Amino acid sequence: MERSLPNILVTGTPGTGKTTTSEMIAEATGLKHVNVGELVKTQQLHEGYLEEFDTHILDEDKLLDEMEDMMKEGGKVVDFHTCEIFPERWFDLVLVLRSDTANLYDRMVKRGYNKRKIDENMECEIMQVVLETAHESYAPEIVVELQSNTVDDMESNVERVQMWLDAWKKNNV
Ligand code: DAT
Repeated sequence: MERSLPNILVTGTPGTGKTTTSEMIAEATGLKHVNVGELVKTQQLHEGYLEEFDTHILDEDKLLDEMEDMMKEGGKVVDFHTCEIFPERWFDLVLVLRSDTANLYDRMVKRGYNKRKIDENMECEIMQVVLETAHESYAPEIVVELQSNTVDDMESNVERVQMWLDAWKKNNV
């Protein structure tokens, strides 16, 4: 492995706390947060906007090209709701955040999501779509499911990542 720091993927249904958790991880560890949703918008890595689904149509090839060099470098915390589009080799740890449906529902209402988007995301979380996709896309030993219902959950998740990172550094000197 050529990178001197690991890359972590933080994935999960929208609203499970990926961005907040990734920011906290970056703050605690010095790894760099890569918010893929923002990158897609600011770098125009999409083929337009789908009003009906309130989402951008991702240009996967452009996105992967844009990310390749930064992932090679290592030390990134990548935050995205979809996990199967990335090359498996990019990641040393894949965190799948999970939230109880009541929490998730409240967060999405607060965000002003339309009913269709709320229904879709609720179903996604109930059916464990992201967790199953992560298991299909990455080696079982690197996929970790984490509860993200409370601030305490987030803090203990960040602590876990810190411990994991320390161990990774020891094993990769
Ligand atoms: P995501 O990036 O997965 O869409 P987010 O980090 O933007 O999620 O969080 C959405 C909102 O929910 C935000 O206001 C913070 C809150 N939130 C997320 N996870 C939480 C948790 N474990 N405890 C308390 N609030 C949480």
